[in-house]
Order: sequence, then structure tokens, then C-alpha cells
Amino acid sequence: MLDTIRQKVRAGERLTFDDGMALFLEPDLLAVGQLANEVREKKHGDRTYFNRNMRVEVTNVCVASCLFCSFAKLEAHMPGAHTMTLEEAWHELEVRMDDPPTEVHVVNGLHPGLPFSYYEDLLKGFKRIKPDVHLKCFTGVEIHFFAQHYGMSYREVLERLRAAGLDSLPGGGAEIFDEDVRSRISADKATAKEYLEVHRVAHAMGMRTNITMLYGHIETFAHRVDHILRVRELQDETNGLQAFIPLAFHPDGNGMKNLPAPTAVDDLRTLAVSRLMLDNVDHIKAYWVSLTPDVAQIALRFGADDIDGTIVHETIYKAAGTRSPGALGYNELVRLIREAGRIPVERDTLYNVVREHPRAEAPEAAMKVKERNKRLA
Ligand code: V47
Repeated sequence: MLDTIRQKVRAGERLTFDDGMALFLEPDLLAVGQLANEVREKKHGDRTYFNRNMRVEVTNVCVASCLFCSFAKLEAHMPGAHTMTLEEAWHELEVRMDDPPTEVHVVNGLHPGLPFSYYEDLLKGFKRIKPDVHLKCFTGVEIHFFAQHYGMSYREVLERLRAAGLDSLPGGGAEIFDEDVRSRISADKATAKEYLEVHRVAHAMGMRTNITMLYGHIETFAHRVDHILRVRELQDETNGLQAFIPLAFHPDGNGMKNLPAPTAVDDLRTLAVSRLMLDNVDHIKAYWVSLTPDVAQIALRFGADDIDGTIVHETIYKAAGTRSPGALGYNELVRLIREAGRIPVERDTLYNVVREHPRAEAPEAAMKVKERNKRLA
């Protein structure tokens, strides 16, 4: 089966649902990875993208009760619930202006008690502090909630937020599109159809977006392939997606804490299959917070061409027990990428090149031996 898939990939033929299933079931992980790597190198060579970004989660108060979430609090008065004042949120950017991010990525709970103007003012304030900062804010689920809660269409919500400074939408909230799984893990928020419609409307307005997939919980491989194919279908229609981001489930402190987290093999295979199936999406992101920097580094040989950014201040995965650090320094990201034998390319959110770094002359460990030998001579 893998030989047939290899021939199809090399001939530029589109893979089917059955091909996706075969790739998930193929025992030879390295062969699947190698094929994904071939596609990745054809698209991007050794170039590996990252950016200077920061996360702000302004509120964890959320009317939804997703089983996988360790971050949200149902009501504002509950212990651990917090909502930043606008000044507190802006301060997060202000204090980083000596080494400023090019992107602010905001993901929030679905707070029922804030006026819509809070979100508009939030964006306006970030742009006041740094007019050229890219605002990648509010998932498709949040946009759907705003539309319902404040009585607007998706387009009206997006237009008002764009007028306030919104530049693009992050990929959060996609979870798993299959209706049965979705209703079991996140029943009370945007459906798959609604989530995809938000992205469709954003694309029609010329806005770029990402889409994620939360894997490694109660879903099957068939659900993952179905999810990936729905992403491919939307992209055929709109061509507005920039990156697809598989997110590994983290079980600590949430309603599925009895489940084990996916293994590194599952992570690498899921990235590789995503790369192979999504022939119309440019970038596959190995999100280091969800994977750990170590697995994300290896993923750069399994189909991924992007590793996300410096981040600073991530709280969703921290609450769910990630072993990753809260932030990675710029030079640490460059080192991770170079040591993987790739070329680090700092990008902005829209994948314009900010700075391309030289590739490493040799793996770092070898350099150390050379330097040591030089010193000893
Ligand atoms: O929407 C929540 C997921 C997402 C858990 O667009 C969990 O560039 C695993 O979407 N285990 C937020 N995942 C993060 C996100 C994202 C990350 C990086 C880059 C981009 C981008 C987007 O995290 C949520 C949800 O799907 N999530 N809890 C958990 N326990």
C-alpha cells in the first residue's frame, strides 16, 4: 500500500481517505516520515519558519465546558477565574517593547459578561503601542460566540474587529470535526460546520487563518483523516489557510485525565500524514509547546516546516501539564532548527521573510569536538 501511495505522491496525485487510513496504520513510521519529508523539502527545501510572538489570554471565564480543557472556569467568581483589565492586557505588550514581538496571539474563554467594545478596545490598544504588530486573535469558536452573543453575523463581527486592528485568525477551537466526537468533548460551542463557516467568511474578506486538530483523546484515525479532509476541502474552495497545526492532547487537570497523552510516535505520524494529505496547504506547524521542543525538532524531518515562535506566557498547555517551557528564546529556536540540519527563517505572521539565518556548517556536537580539538592542539 505504501508503494502505491509513494507513487501517487511523486506523481502529484491527490491522496484519498483510504490512503490516509493506510498511512496511519503503516507499521514503518520512518517510511511514512521520509515520504512526508520529501514533500516538505519539495515545497520548502531546508527552510524552517518561526516568529517572534507572544500569547495573551485575557480571560479564562468560559461558558463552554470542553472535556479536554484545563484552563477555563465556568463563572467569573470561581477560584482561579481571571479576566484582565485592558490596561493589564496592553501592559503585556508594553513590557516587551525593548525586544518586541511581531505578532500578538490572543485566545480566550467565551466570557458572557464583557461588552463587545472590550475586544475592540483591546485590539486598538495593542496597535497604539505597536502600530505594525500583527494581531492574530480569537478562534473561529470565539467569533461564533461573539456573533451569537452580541447579535451580529460572522461578517459583521469580523468587520468590526478588523476595523479595530484584527489581522488574522488563529487555528484554535477546531478540535475534531466529526459530529459525534465533537458532541462528546465540546458539545456547547461552535459546531464543525459553524467553525468552518467562520473561516470561510474570513477568507472571503481576504483574511488569512490557520486550523488546528486536537488529537490523541477519544477520536480514531478515521476521525483524524476525516478532519484533515474537511480542511483540504475548505482550502480548495477558499485558499485562505496558511498553516495546519496538529495539537497533541494533554490530559492533566481536565475531564479526560484518565487517558494517556499521545506518544512521540503518534505525534510524528500525525504530522507526517497531515503533510501528505494536505497537498493544498503550504505550512504544517510543529507547535513546540504541545509537542515539547525535542519532538518538534524531530518533526522537522517528518513533514513540518514551521515550529511556531518564542511565545512567552502560554497558559492553556501549562494548565494541562505540558513539560515544555513557557517560552523559548530567539536564539534557542534558531539553535533547535540549525541542529536539525535546517535553515532557520524568521517570518512574520503572513510568512514574509524577516531574516534568514545561515545553515549550520556541521551539527553542533561536531562543532564542539572541532573547537575542543583546536584548543587542545
Ligand atoms: O483551541 C486546549 C487546544 C488550542 C488542550 O493558529 C488543548 O498559529 C491539548 O489553537 N491538550 C489553543 N490541546 C492553541 C492553538 C494554537 C496554538 C499554536 C498556534 C496556533 C496558530 C494556534 O489548544 C485550543 C484547543 O484546541 N487545547 N486544551 C489540552 N488539554
